[in-house]
Amino acid sequence: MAHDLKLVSFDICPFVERSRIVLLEKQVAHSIDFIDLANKPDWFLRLSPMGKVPVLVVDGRPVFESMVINELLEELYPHPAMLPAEPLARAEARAWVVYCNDAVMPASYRSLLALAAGWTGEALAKPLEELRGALARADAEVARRGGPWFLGRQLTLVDAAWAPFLRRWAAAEEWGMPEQNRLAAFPALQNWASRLLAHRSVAAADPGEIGPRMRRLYAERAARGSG
Ligand SMILES: N[C@@H](CCC(=O)N[C@@H](CS)C(=O)NCC(=O)O)C(=O)O
Repeated sequence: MAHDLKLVSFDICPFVERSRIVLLEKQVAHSIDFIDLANKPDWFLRLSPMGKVPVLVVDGRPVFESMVINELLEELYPHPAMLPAEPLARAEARAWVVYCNDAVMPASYRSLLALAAGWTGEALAKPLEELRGALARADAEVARRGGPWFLGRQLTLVDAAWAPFLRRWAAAEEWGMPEQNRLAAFPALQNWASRLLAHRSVAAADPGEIGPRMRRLYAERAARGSG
């Protein structure tokens, strides 16, 4: 059955990008409604209980949270499959998405904020070190599984969840990032990232000019003290 899908987006949001990747990978027709997060419209606040994007409006019904949206897309559009068939492997997939959400994205956010704002000392070193530890653990996992994608031979929701982080991290390498935090310091992650960022759906979901746009946004946030 055909559904009417509208993705409510902020154009450089990494969480929106996860859902864009899945929609593009599955070649599902959809429209996109961009909003300004600094000035959220009332209609958006009525749809999004936490005031966050993405929201996917499916036949008029709003669904929020990127990974909930992506699992819904997997159920509505099972081809190509983006979760393994076996229950234990599906659980592993979900767990590595949570790892990205809880161990990688918050440390990455704080690191990017510090780098964009030119902070030094503990304010920079602490999030970078936290992220380094999280990436080292993921690097060992990707190496152990042998690629080409995170879980192995199948491109999954895990790849869709990590790709926006990898894109942003690669783009920020020019911002005075120490060598030991660059993707080159994590060979399995680097290999996976270059393959993933070149993959059709992931490349098509690129918001463009992500480095400078992200740097402006983060520097503004740091200046407002809203980190
Ligand atoms: N856990 C959420 C996180 C979404 C999120 O944090 N979105 C940010 C933009 S990238 C947002 O809407 N923030 C609200 C705000 O800035 O007020 C998800 O995975 O969808």
